[in-house]
Amino acid sequence: MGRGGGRAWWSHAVFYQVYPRSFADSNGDGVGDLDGVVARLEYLTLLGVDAIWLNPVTVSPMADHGYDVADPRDVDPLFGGMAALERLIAGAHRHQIKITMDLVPNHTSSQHPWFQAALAAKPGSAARNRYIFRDGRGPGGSMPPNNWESVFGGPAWTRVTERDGTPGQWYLHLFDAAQPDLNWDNPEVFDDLEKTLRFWLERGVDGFRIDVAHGMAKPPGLPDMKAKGNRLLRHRDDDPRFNHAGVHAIHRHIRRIVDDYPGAVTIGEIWVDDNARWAEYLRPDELHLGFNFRLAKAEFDAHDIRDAVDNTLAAAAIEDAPPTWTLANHDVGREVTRYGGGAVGLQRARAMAMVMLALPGTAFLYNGQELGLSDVELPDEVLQDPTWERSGHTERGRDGCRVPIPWSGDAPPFGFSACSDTWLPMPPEWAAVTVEKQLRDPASTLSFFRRAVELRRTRAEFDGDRIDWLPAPREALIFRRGGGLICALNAGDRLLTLPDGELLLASTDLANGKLPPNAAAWLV
Ligand code: TEU
Repeated sequence: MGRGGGRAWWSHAVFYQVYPRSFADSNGDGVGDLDGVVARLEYLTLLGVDAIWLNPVTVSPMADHGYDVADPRDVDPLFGGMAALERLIAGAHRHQIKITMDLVPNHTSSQHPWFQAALAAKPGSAARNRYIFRDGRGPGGSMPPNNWESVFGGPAWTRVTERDGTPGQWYLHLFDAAQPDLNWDNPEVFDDLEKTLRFWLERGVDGFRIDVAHGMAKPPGLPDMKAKGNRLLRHRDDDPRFNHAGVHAIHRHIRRIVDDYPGAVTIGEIWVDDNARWAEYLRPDELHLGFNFRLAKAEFDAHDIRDAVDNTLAAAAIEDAPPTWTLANHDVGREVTRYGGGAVGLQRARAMAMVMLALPGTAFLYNGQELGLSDVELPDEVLQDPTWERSGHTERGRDGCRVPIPWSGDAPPFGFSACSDTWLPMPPEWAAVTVEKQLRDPASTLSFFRRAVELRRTRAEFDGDRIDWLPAPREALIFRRGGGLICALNAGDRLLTLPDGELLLASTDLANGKLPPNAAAWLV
């Protein structure tokens, strides 16, 4: 297949994830917003990305920064309201950038009118039946209905007070207590999601990232989970809270709606390890794309990385879906830190960006990745992720990778906002890595990303759906993309002799023609 010819745009795109609170603040309240994104579209054009994935901007009390949705068909005033989103859709399209939104079907906010009605209604009522209410166990129903834990820590059940003032039923929330799980056995729930899908698609949105796409359906009887060995913010494949077979009917439903809008894409957040189970979500009548998090979980180790690449490709191949690649997002943290931090962490992150962008399929960049940002160590008193409270202050949560982007100037808030009191504090050291400084410096990480994305988008050597591994020393990886690109990664501590070919790009200067440790090179 030729470049772009006949293939869906999303099958080989570079997506850029905008965490709206942290991207750019247009109104000086210290929180990023949609007009901030509009003002920076030129920047995204310079970076060369094809599409934006916007974390939730719908109406929300922000208990989980937008993943607690109180009105799925309106934009929160904090982000500029509906008019600002319309400006962003139009502006992005003028820049030939697609725009995809986050869709949160597993749960709503506890402030959603449905949940408020459920609280006011009686046990067994239609209003309660939109959520998962159960009587408690034990004397007086004083114990939760089962032993499920919230992903953020603590029990996944909260007890309500009935209208007569007595302790009442419990409701399920796999995440925060302010995020009650919807009852997907109730057809009303899908009917409402259909409205939401059509609402945004009619307004020109190019698709959705589907939150907890492996959630929604719950196993009958809500059997206990194996609580032992459970870790916060992650789960295994045998966990009854997720990946119940009933979820696939929901995805088929979603697909039927989305198919009415040619070109629109669905991208599921699928935390399922087993390749065969993961691939079920990519059947031709389900999701278009699925996040595969293996690369984000791999150590900077040649064996681990190769294993992650092979499994990601194998999983996608089961249903002939495009593979997807992620090194960082607003949940898993920044890869510079994961790879050891400091100068070495950054070198490795640049090298891995080249691996990711050399692979077939779709790549996701997380805002700030192109600047080489690392996670920020924040003081206790500014932490906002519900995980911090719910874990009894044992798990710091995800705020460290959500700090606002440094745009310009020599001191916080670095052009992010007119207000110095940004929603999370920005480290003064970021003076050295602002967009302004990096745009001017041809050796910067930003200039490196721009070049890498440009090569990926313009060179025919990046064609081809397959890769072949070439012989390499144990601590290195070398693969050839169908179109002829060769990508070499040195994850060891000795210089690597590169295969013959013309050097297109290297993540660091070569040493006498050899690739230094913690570096990657592209050759043709
Ligand atoms: O994350 C879902 C989810 O399962 C994550 O908690 C995941 O297990 C963990 O972060 C892996 O490190 C999504 C959103 O991406 C997250 O930001 C929300 O908090 C969550 O859903 C609830 O909506």
